[in-house]
Amino acid sequence: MIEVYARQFAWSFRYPGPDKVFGRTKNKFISDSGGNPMGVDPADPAGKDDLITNSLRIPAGRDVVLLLHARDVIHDFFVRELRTKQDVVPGMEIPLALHVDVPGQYEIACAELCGLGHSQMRGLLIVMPPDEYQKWQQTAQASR
Ligand SMILES: [Cu+2]
Repeated sequence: MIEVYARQFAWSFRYPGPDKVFGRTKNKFISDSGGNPMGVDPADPAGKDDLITNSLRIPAGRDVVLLLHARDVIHDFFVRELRTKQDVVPGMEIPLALHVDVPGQYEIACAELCGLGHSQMRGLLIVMPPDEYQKWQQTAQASR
């Protein structure tokens, strides 16, 4: 499971780390400049190993579940090549199953008019061969 956080006008992603548990979040801890766009509570041990990224990496050929969150208004997670489009709604956690066989880079676009910067609200989905994905996770985890 990977969390996806949409906000005006950017995407962020969170991996639970080796403990496989997401740390709890609170609005008061949200800090975009401080690298905590989802407000992970520093007091929760489960959040200590959470990995927060600006692009979404997943392994190719595997079932992946994304948990979609919106921080402010309705956004929409859209990857054209995957024919995947799902609204992202404040106050809801919406699961989205993904399975991508072809490694490569795909644009994540926001497909719900969400404000002045809507057209700039783009993210990157990087689908990696599973062994490369594993290596990336270990490296990213070690340097967080
Ligand atoms: Cu948007």
